[in-house]
Amino acid sequence: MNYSKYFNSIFIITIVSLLLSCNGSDKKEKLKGLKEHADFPIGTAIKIKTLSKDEKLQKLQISNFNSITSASDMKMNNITPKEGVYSWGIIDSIVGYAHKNNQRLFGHNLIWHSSTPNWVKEKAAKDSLWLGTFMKEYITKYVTRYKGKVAAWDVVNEGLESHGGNVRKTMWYNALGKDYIAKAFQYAHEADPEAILFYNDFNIERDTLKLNSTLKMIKELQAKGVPISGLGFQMHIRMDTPNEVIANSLKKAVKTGLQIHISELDIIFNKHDDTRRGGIQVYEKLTDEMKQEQAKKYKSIVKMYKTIVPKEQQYGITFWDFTDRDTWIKGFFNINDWPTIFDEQLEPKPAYFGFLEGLKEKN
Ligand code: 9MR
Repeated sequence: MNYSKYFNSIFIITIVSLLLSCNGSDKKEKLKGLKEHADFPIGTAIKIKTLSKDEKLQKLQISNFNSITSASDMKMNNITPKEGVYSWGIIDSIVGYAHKNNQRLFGHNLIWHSSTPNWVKEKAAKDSLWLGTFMKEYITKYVTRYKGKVAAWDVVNEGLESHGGNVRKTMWYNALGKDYIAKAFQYAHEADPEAILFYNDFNIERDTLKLNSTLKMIKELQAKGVPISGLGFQMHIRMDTPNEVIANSLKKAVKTGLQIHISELDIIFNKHDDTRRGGIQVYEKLTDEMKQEQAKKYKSIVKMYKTIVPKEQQYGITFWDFTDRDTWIKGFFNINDWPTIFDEQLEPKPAYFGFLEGLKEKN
């Protein structure tokens, strides 16, 4: 036997397998999703139908996120589309999906003017007392059914006007008075004392009047002993929403002592007036420069969250849809935009890596 030839080939095999294994762990490192780099939950809202028919989307969802919010299936108009009808099927499947993939299930939402079914509105118009009874029944039945399975709820969503500090004059408010908010929290807490209960709204990161009014309302609720435990900043922002303004709003919010959830994050380039079809197309194309700017903005949001919100108040950051293919923005505002961290082909954008850098960087 030619020993030197033998040892040479052993040597070559060892080097090659070492190289291969390094390459393997590199790949593994690259495949590590966002959640692996965060010490708070990273979530996404998604339509369950979209998720269930798209394997690639599922893989991305599972590898990047450890919290899930249903973008529309858990709202009142889908749960009880007709009087006396409760349809739990889809929710049961979301519960199964979250459990199987080790994800926190975030309940969105219990009371929202925009998802109140017509039959409820019609009945309430004739009998406001009935609405009070229905609200209690609905929240109790729903939260009890998913006790221990849904970790947290947006109990009241968007209870204030889009801009400024006024309460939104919804049918809930008109029929039950401002107290409907306190009652909703009370009923949810009675049904599941362990669930974290949020008030959730938009524009509060940039509209000082609205934020102040929200904080005042929270103070009043807390003073009355209402079981509110979290504040959700939807955080549907624009590239020109100033970072300093967002930072200041977060600083004020943490003083409530509540859990702080960035609950619906996305960042658009174009403009809108907050109304359906109210988009204004300023940018027709997404350039490389715009992609880089968006990456920086995503990074700043994570860094602000990590540095301003104390660890024990970090409930997590949730994206509202995570691909530019599926984003709600285009349909709702009737514009083209690129608000999320994955592109139309489901490839990660610079925004994804900006967010990731923000997670990885030491404060
Ligand atoms: O993105 C959601 C869209 O798929 C639904 O059709 C719509 C109505 O239920 O709600 C959208 O989500 C909204 C969320 O519930 C509250 N904040 C604003 C979100 C975007 O409109």
